[in-house]
Formats: sequence, structure tokens, C-alpha cells
Amino acid sequence: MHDESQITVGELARRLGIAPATLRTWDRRYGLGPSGHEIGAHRRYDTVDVARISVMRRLVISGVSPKEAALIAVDADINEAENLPIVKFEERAEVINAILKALESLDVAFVNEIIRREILANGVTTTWVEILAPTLIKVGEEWSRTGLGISNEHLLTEVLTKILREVSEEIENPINPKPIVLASIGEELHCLAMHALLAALAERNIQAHFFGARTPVDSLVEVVRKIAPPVLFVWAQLSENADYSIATALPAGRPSTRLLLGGPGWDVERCAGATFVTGLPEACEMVSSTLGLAV
Ligand code: B12
Repeated sequence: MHDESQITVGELARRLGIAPATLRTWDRRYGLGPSGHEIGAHRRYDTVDVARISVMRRLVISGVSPKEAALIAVDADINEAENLPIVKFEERAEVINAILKALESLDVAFVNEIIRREILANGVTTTWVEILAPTLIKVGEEWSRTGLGISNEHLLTEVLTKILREVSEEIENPINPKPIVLASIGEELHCLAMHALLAALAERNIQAHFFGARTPVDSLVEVVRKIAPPVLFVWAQLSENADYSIATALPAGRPSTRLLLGGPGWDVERCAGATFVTGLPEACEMVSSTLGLAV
């Protein structure tokens, strides 16, 4: 009989997305293997062994050589989960790679940690432009190339939505008395760029409300009629969702609502009556200048 918390090399390999051969090499070369012995049975990894292997994998994902990583992993203080070592990335590409590999291994805690650290160090806008948008684009490319990886896309979406929401909720004394309104239009389910905009605006102390996915034009017209927001930002990721009637449907108020459109779904040529915005930094600048703030 073995303890349920102890697992075989095959089980650990599946759980962490590491080849069993790699685990055996780490055991043979660096002594990072199962510590428990069972006579007449395969050796099994206990929870401390698994934690050490996780440290090893995180370090290797972060670009540390296996030899150096093993030295750290063997001595790591396993009881302090949040103090597990993580190295400082030198290149943006390394961060993106680390997120992709951690997603592959379903290491949600590590994905969380990498992204939170980046946002803390560099803010939402830079992190989105340099790390998050390129990572999402890569995940999308992988899906369209292989038809696989949808679970990674969903996992990353969940982690990002949560983190970006937390940042947006931190806003205390917004500088705009009337909130900005954001929405994904028509049948549009893609929302992450709007969560990023919400969080980036919150960092600038600008309050916005996101009306979520699949917001019909009629509801947006109703919202504008009710609260006349200074800016209405409408996202279309897919061309079939870009509803151009929004440009003429809004009521003319005083002061009027500025309509900004973003996302690859819009055809710029057909966006007359609205301003098309190409990126997150530009979106923040447009909102700030519309509110009369220095940019
Ligand atoms: C996450 C994701 C999903 C999630 C969305 C979850 C959520 N809550 O948002 C889910 C799983 C729901 C999903 C569903 C689908 N998806 Co999807 N998805 C993505 C993914 C990976 C990221 C989307 C995203 O947030 N993009 C925003 C940024 C990161 O990317 P971008 O728009 O390309 O960025 C450019 C500009 O917009 C600009 N930019 C970047 N950030 C910002 C921010 C602001 C504020 C501004 C103004 C500009 C800007 O700069 C970039 C360079 O030009 C993309 C990959 C991709 N390239 O976008 C696929 C992608 C958009 N999806 C795709 C598809 C096909 C689908 C589905 C049809 C799949 C299906 N068969 O069910 C459905 C459609 C759902 C619907 N009706 O809307 C395709 C679309 C291909 C196309 N052009 O037609 C993509 C491109 C994947 C691919 N490479 O094939 N998806």
C-alpha cells in the first residue's frame, strides 16, 4: 500500500508536463528524485519531492541552466510556497516563453506570479503591450495552426481577467465625475482588451464601466442617453461583430459622447463618425485628452 499523496514518475510527468525521461535524468544527475523507498514497488514522489521538482521546472522555464537550477531546488525552503525562487527575466521574450510553458504545465500559480510581478514593476499598459498582447496572439496562432491549446487560452483568459479586474477595482478617487463606458459589441465574446483598458485607465485614476461581452447597439444607445459618458469605447475583435450602425445611432447630447472604436474587427474605412484607435497606449491618451487631462 502506498500513501495517496505519493505519485509515480509517470503521474508526475503528466501533472507537470515534463517528459518522464527528463525527470529520470534530474534524479540521476542532480539527486532530484523520489525520496521515499518502497520495497518491491516503484519509488514514489512525495509532496516535498514534487515541490522541489516544481521549483526546478520554474527555474528552468525562467532560463536558468538545469545544473544551477538543481543546486537551488535541492536547498529551497519548500515550506514557504510563496517564497519559491523565481529569477528576474532579462528579456521580454523570456517572460512570454515562461508564461507559455507554465500554461502548458497548468502551473496557474506561476502564470499568476509572473504577470502580477510584471504589472507591479511596469504597470498595466507596458505589461499589456510588451507581454500580454504578444502572449495572447501567440496562443491564438497556436490554436489556429494546430487546433489545440484551447484550454491554455481559457486558462490565460481566466487569470488575466481576474488580475486586471483587481487592478481596476483599486481606483479610489476618480478624476472624472462621469464614467467612461466600454463594451464589446454585437455577438463579440472577446473582452480582454477592454479589461486591459479598464485597468490601464484605473491606474490613471480614470473611472470606466465595462458593459461586458455581447452588448447590442440598442443598449449602448440607451446608456448614452441615460448618462452621456464623455467617451464610449466599443471593441470588435471579429469583423462579423462590427456593427457600424453605432456611429449614427448615438443621440447628440450636450456635451456629446466621443465614440472610440478599437479591435481588428473594424474596417477603418467604414468608421466615419468615430475615431479608430490602434493600441492601448493610444486609447488611454485619447480618453485622457477627451477629459481635458494632460497626456
Ligand atoms: C482569448 C481569445 C478567445 C477567448 C476570449 C475570452 C475573453 N473573455 O475575451 C474565447 C475562447 C471566448 C474566444 C472565442 C473565439 N475566438 Co478567439 N481568441 C482569443 C485570443 C487568443 C486573444 C483575444 C484578445 O484578447 N485579443 C486582443 C489582442 C491581444 O490581440 P489583437 O486584437 O490581435 O491585437 C491587435 C490590435 O487589436 C491591437 N491591440 C492590442 N491590444 C489592444 C488594446 C486596445 C485597447 C486597442 C485599442 C488595440 C489593441 O494591437 C494588436 C496588433 O495589431 C485571440 C488571438 C488574437 N490574436 O487576438 C483569438 C482570436 C481572436 N479568436 C479567434 C476565433 C476564430 C475565435 C472563435 C470564432 C473560435 C470558435 N470557433 O469558437 C470564437 C469567437 C467568439 C465570439 N463570438 O466572439 C481568431 C479570430 C480569427 C479571425 N480574425 O477571424 C483569433 C485571432 C485566433 C486565431 N489566431 O485564429 N477567443
